[in-house]
Parts: sequence; structure tokens; C-alpha cells
Amino acid sequence: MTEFQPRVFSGVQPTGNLHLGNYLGAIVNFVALQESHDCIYCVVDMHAITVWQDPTELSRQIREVTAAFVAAGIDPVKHVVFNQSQVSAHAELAWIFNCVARIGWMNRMTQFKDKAGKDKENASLGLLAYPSLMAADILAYKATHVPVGEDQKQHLELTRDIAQKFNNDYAASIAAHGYGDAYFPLTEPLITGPATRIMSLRDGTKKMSKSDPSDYSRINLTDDADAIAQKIRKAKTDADALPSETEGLKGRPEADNLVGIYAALAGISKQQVLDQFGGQQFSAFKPALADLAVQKLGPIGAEMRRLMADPGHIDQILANGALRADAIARPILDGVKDVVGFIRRN
Ligand code: AQP
Repeated sequence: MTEFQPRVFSGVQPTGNLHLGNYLGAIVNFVALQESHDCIYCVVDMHAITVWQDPTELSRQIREVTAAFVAAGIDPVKHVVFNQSQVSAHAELAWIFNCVARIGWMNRMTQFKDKAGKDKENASLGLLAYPSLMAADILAYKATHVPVGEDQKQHLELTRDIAQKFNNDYAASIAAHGYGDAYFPLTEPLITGPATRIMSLRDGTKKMSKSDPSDYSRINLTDDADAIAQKIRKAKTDADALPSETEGLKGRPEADNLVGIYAALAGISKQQVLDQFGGQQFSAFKPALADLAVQKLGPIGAEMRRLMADPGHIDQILANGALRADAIARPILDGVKDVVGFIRRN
């Protein structure tokens, strides 16, 4: 069996309104994994343009996600932080994967169905091929582990399917070129922690999302203390007191979500939250949650604002990261080209 060196890759789209779900579902895990792995964290700007983005806003948002990474504790010196469009291996490998993946696989993706809506014919071709580019993002580095939120599980499964099909379709060539029995690893998703799916503050059955038209549905990482407190105060709840056991959260999606957010921010279990607040009304719980959220997110938002005041510095982080990412991806892409049978410049 071909052995692959452990490596972490993940990405965040610069589509505005970076929120608590992105933070707890993904970025917190990105930070933790730095201790144990070589990590590559990417601002996936090519994914962002699968739906229309205003160009000036897009540049600002690329810098904002970079600032969020750094403010949350990602070290761009020890690890690699860059934006996708600066490393052409992503686009080149995505094309090859477009020819490996099947249209039927893409059509089944729930994110495509959700984002394309009823007017599928009018969606961009890029939106349909999104998971193929995502597989290229990951496999251009032969990444073995990808920390993501729940919503990305299906795309990660598709990445494994593409890797598996490439390994099978080109098995003889892979072996002939000395790569053993597999060119690509079957990447493992890391969907961990108590907050893999944070829900909207307005509707506990919908995920918290950047594109929700209501700003009250999410806590943005750039929200100030007043905005955070106001959004939590206005968050939808039911009329009952909090239960004493997690069983009692079943069928109460809004209560479950707020308790989950408290648990994730405090680094404790939902049961521990209920040990403290069980039997109390939301009128008592919400101010405690708001204080905790301000305490945890306030410094990140402040640091993001400080970093955003110096765009030149952020651009330098991205340029350095891109050079290092390119140095890892280039030989991997060259190997793919050899395996496929392309002739390349030496
Ligand atoms: N609500 C969420 N709870 C937990 N994790 C979440 N993630 C997103 N929403 C939640 C995770 O954040 C990472 C970055 O997401 P993304 O920006 O690449 O794309 P997304 O999943 O499409 O994010 P949004 O916020 O919902 O954006 P829109 O509205 O544009 O679709 C991923 O690891 C994701 O799982």
C-alpha cells in the first residue's frame, strides 16, 4: 500500500459575512491542528466566483478571510496561508478531475441543488463543477485530512470518489511511473467538535450561512459587542425553560443550537451547560451567552480590524503562502501529468 505523509488542507470562501458557524465549525479546528500537522489553509476565491461577486468586494473579502485566519490564531509562518487563484495547480488539476468525475455525481450534490435553486439551467458551469475544483484543492497537496463543517461531508465523499477513480483508471500508469498502487490518498474529513453545524439564529432548522439575507440570522466575526448582544437577545427561542438533560433538547432546534454555541465557545459539553442553566429561562441564559460570545469573539474581531488596516501586509502573507503552496503542488501536478500521459517541459 502506498503511504501518504499526513497533511491537513482546508479552505474558506471569501463570500462575505464570515460568521460564528465558519469559526466554530472550521477555523477553530484549523487552529488546533497546527500543533500536530503540517497545515495548508486556503482562501478559495475561485470557488467564490461560482456565484457573482463584485470585484472590489471580492478583493476586500479575500483579505478579510486571511485576517480572520491570522486573528483566530493560524500562524502563516509555520503553516501555509494563501489564496487559491495564485496557485495555478488548482485550476490545472481541476480540469483533469472534470474529465475523471461524472456529471451524475455533480448533479447529486445537495449544495448545487440548494444554490442553483429551481433555475438549474441558469447556474454557472463552475457551480456544477465546484466539487471537482474542491477535490483538486485537496489533492494538489495529497492532503490526508480536511477539517470541515457537517455541510461539506458530501463534497469530501466526492473527493474520495474522484481520487479512487483516478487511482483505478490510471492504475497501470501509476505503477509504471513508480508511484505504487495509488497516486492520491483517500482523504479523511475531520468533522469534529461540538459545533459541526451551527444553525441560524432566526430558524433552528437552517444552517447559519453567509448568504442568508437576514443579518440577524448570524453572528459575524466582525460584529461589535453591541451587535452580538442584540442578535442573541433577538434570537428565536421557544417559551419553555432550558431542560436539565440533553434529551430535553430534542425537538427544540433553537434551544439546542444556543446551548451548542455556548458549549462550543466555553469548551464544555452541552450537558455541562445544562448542569449550570437547566431550569432557567432564556431571559437568564441569553445574557450569559452574549457575555461569553463577546468575550471570545471580541478580541478576534478587533485583531481582524487591526490587520485589515494594513492590506499590504495581508497581501504579503498571501504572496509568501502562494509561493510555498506552489512549491508543494507543482511536483504533485507534474506527476499527474506524467501518469495521464501529457508531455511537459522539464
Ligand atoms: N453553519 C455552519 N456550522 C458549522 N460549520 C459551517 N461552515 C459553514 N457554515 C457552517 C463551515 O465553514 C467552512 C467554510 O465554509 P465556506 O465559506 O467554504 O462555505 P459554506 O459552507 O458554503 O459557508 P456558508 O457560510 O454557508 O456560505 P454560503 O452562504 O455562501 O453558502 C466549511 O468547512 C464549512 O463546512
